[in-house]
Amino acid sequence: MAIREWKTFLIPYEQAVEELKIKFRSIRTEYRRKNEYSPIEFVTGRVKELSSIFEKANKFDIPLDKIEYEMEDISGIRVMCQFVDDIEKVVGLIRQRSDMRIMYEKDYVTNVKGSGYRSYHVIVKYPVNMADGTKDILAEFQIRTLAMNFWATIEHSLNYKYKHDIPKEIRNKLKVAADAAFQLDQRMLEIKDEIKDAQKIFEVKSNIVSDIMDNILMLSSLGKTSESTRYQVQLNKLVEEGEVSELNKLLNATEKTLDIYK
Ligand code: 0O2
Ligand code: 0O2
Repeated sequence: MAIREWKTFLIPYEQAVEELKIKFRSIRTEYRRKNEYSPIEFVTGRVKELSSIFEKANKFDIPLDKIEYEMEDISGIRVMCQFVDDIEKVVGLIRQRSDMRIMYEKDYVTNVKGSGYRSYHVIVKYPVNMADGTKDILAEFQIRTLAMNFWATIEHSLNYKYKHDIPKEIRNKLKVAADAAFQLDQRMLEIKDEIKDAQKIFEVKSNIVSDIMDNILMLSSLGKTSESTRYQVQLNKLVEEGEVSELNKLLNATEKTLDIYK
């Protein structure tokens, strides 16, 4: 196949990555809108470079005409989580979807790879609607914590630098770092409830503050300058240290004033 044809071959894979990024980022948005904790922290995605596709095909003796059936990570989606136990929730989200079918799963969270690599992989079949019909492609989800991602990103770039032949001494250090990342995930899990509570309070407060700001702006645009200035001063006082109840009181006050003038 000429390079141009290979680029055409990649079109559905590119489309799949774009669609899947949007779909999984939307899940995060949905949780946040509902003021609920999201097991998804952020999502990235990429289409494998042609050079990497050829390199991998060569390494695993995959004939070029079998790549689409045998290479599962041409479309790759990475879902990052804050805590280890979010990973299974994300896997659960994938399992219940009707727009893709799971082919198989690889649990490198429990079965840590020799390198120290940890992540949960889910390989799915995903239909892409193209100009001339539907094409089923394979896509790989890698679900991992922020600590796992930190480690894998560094290790990946070292692999790149040393062309997959990392000196033993550095490999050993990477193993130690992998253990540290594992420990970090364990410790964070132990204080998860505290962290989640703090994040939740932050979310709730910032929503109230934004509602108060809207009301102050509305008063100001109605020409009620003295009221809007007064509320702005009160808000400034509360923004840093105010309790949820105090912010709610202020919100109610701005609403009452607005009701008078609307
Ligand atoms: P926001 O508002 O920054 O969260 P594209 O969809 O094409 O725009 P692309 O090219 O896939 O995005 O970008 P990339 O580099 O893969 O990053 C995808 C998203 O992940 C971006 O957010 C980054 O901000 C976010 N991201 C990358 N690394 C981290 C990280 O370490 N921590 C956090 N919290 N987010 C990270 P968005 O979706 O562009 O929007
Ligand atoms: P990319 O695009 O460079 O990330 P393998 O036997 O590991 O070569 P296999 O059997 O196809 O690959 O599947 P596996 O083991 O599930 O690995 C698939 C992908 O997982 C890899 O893609 C990596 O992204 C990631 N991965 C697996 N092991 C490691 C590891 O030790 N370190 C890091 N950083 N990532 C790993 P590719 O092919 O490397 O492509």
